[in-house]
Amino acid sequence: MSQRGQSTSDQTPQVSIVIPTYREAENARSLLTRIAEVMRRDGRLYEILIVDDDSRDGIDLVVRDLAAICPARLITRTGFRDLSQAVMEGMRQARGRLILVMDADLSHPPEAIPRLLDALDKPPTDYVIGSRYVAGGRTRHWDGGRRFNSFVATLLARPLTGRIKDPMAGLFAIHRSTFERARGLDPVGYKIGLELLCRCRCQHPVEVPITFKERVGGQSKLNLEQQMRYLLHLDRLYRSCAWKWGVLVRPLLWALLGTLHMYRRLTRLWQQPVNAPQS
Ligand SMILES: Nc1nc2c(ncn2[C@@H]2O[C@H](COP(=O)(O)OP(=O)(O)OP(=O)(O)O)[C@@H](O)[C@H]2O)c(=O)[nH]1
Ligand SMILES: [Mg+2]
Repeated sequence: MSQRGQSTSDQTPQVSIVIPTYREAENARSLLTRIAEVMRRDGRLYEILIVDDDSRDGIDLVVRDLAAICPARLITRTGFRDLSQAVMEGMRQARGRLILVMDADLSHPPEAIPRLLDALDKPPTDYVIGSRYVAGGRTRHWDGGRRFNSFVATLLARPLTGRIKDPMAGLFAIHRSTFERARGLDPVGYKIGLELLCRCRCQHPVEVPITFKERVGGQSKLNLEQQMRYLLHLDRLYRSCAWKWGVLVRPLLWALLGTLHMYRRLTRLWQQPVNAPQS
């Protein structure tokens, strides 16, 4: 017998929660336990799809241990490791009418899930963001550098996203039907939400405030490489979704990309050990 809210394999869930993971076993136990509690109270039938890029860190044991309280399924991808591709795989396999995507590092509060789903269920809403930047939302424990980074990343995407305050959020919800009508999805890197907003031509996005917490356990996978990929991703989106703005913004993107490229080369040179010739 299934618990309240929990779907069994023969019942079609209303909600699919997609969680990409790479070396997050440490956080997954707590996350899944909290989601199970939240969804038990919420009452909607749900499934969880954990899309792991072959971490081999015991995530399979976590999913197995929690099977009695939490309808989670592990999808293991091998080969090219990529967050966006992992999310897309989970969304493709989702059975729910509503799809919610969230990080595994406990940055996104599972307690906000019902509010996001309620918002998505109110027509004409077609995309819901767990937002750090609307009234009531906030980020905890972010240093100045992280805030600046996020500010610049959001600003660069502004012509693509209009009035949306937090288009980069990793916590979002969308109807499966909206996802399925997307044309030319080709994400790479970390900003799958931005890709969906643009390519699914979402017209009625809504932002629900959340408190975003800095990760406590595990390691960040966000690095310079990912930031460079983000610029390339933006370049691609401007070319296909807003080419007029692209005429103005793309040269700036390329200038930034060049600067980051130089910076990476210089820091590599700097870090190389100096082998002084022996006399
Ligand atoms: N499947 C998969 N998941 C990934 C990959 N990279 C990151 N993730 C997951 O995506 C989510 C977001 O990654 P984070 O490393 O937290 O990135 P971030 O939130 O931008 O940065 P921090 O919170 O500072 O670590 C987490 O659940 C990660 O485990 C990947 O290559 N493949
Ligand atoms: Mg994170």
